[in-house]
Amino acid sequence: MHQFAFAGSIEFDFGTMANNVFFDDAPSGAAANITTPSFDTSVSRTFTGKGRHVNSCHLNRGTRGVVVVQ
Ligand SMILES: [Cu+2]
Repeated sequence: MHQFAFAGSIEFDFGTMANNVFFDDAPSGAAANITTPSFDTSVSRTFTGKGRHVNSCHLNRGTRGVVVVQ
């Protein structure tokens, strides 16, 4: 997971493995972190700032993604 392109609001779909989502670089307009380890669910987040919102999972080292808000 963790690879997104988007404009507005997005669903983070979690599979069977627990993940969380942290926007470590916290650009202006980034969504709130999803701090709870999540699996078998989806969580909605809204972005208000344009740009590349790099995110990572703090449970699985090396799991990264980017939300592109245009
Ligand atoms: Cu993860």
